[in-house]
Amino acid sequence: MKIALITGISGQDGSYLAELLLEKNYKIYGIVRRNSFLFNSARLEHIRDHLNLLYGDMTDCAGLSNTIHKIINENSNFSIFEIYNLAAQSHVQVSFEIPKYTTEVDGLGVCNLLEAIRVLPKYTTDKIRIYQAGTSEMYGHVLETPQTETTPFNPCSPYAAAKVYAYNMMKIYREGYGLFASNGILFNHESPRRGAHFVTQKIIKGVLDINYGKNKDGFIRLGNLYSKRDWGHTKDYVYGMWLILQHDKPDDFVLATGETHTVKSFVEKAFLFKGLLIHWVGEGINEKGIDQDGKTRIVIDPKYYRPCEVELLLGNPSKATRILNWNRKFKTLNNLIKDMFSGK
Ligand code: NAP
Ligand code: F7E
Repeated sequence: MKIALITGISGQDGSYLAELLLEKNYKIYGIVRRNSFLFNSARLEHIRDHLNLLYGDMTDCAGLSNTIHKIINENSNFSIFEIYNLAAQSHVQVSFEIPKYTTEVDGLGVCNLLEAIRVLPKYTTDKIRIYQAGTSEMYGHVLETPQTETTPFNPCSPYAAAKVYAYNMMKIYREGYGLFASNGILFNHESPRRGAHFVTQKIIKGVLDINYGKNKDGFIRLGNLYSKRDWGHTKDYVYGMWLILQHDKPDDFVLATGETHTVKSFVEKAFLFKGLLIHWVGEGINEKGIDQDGKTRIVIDPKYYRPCEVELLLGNPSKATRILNWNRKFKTLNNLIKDMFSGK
């Protein structure tokens, strides 16, 4: 019997991963925080009855340890126990406002998890595999393009610094204690379930609101239009996470599309889906996106600028393609945008 624990199960990735593992007949446990689950359970409503949800928090090492013991005791005949650590304060800009908390959850939280596993008997740890949700943000001010598994990290946010610590801890516990501990280095992935404060979802929802006359200003406020991101679809990326843990040995893998686009280009493509052709006037904070009828649709709000910005992300996923046979179903940015508009 295969069992899985997903931390961050109520998030974008957690919900898609849970669906995938249910299709594969896993028994699934998930960690949720009591208060936020009251308000953040929509992504799981359709599968809620098939999940074993337990209260927990990445900052609570005793709680994590108890959770893992409980799962092992409930499933004494398990063959493989896969742990997907997806829980995080995942918003880069927010991490500048709450740096210590972000570090406690995204960085030390991984130490808590690894320690809870390391102290188990060897015959148990031999059946445990751990996936850590690493990120292309770790490349920060990039030192090489495209970025691969060997590109040095150069983080430029508290979020990224915490994730680099977590990445290194996974390697240390793999090498030092022989744990099956693998890092994904995932580039941006989006979906209809993307959180509302990430730029793609903000643009998609903004375009829909304008289209349905629900936005009284008629425009969307954005920050840096010139950063470039390698955006894929979350369904493809959770499949990649699963493949990473099916590999015969623990290792680190980049999952990316190998294409990069500016925020500005995402804006243009999204508006075009609803028949609005955006052109640009002005510069800097006075730059505006205007549609064919002369209506302002995008204005710059410096509140969304970050103290440090990751300017260019472009991943090379050839290791995952070659070794894991990872392939994407969503091949283009337009496919992704279309699916995000579908809202399903
Ligand atoms: P998300 O939608 O923001 O979900 C984050 C999850 O973490 C939520 O379920 C949240 O639960 C949970 N969480 C936050 N703080 C926690 C804490 N202290 N203890 C326990 N759970 C906590 O993020 P996502 O897009 O699904 O990303 C999943 C993971 O992949 C994250 O680790 C993220 O950093 C990483 N990642 C994401 C991307 C991407 O493009 N999406 C790329 C690379 C890496 P609540 O509902 O309780 O808040
Ligand atoms: O920003 C720019 C912003 O917040 C993308 C997380 O999942 O992916 C995500 O991090 C870009 C940045 O994602 C707005 O400055 C402009 O250059 O959607 P985002 P992110 O920071 O790339 C990585 C891989 C993760 O690991 C993270 O967990 O868009 N931008 N205007 C804006 N961004 C936001 N949020 N809001 C704006 O109004």
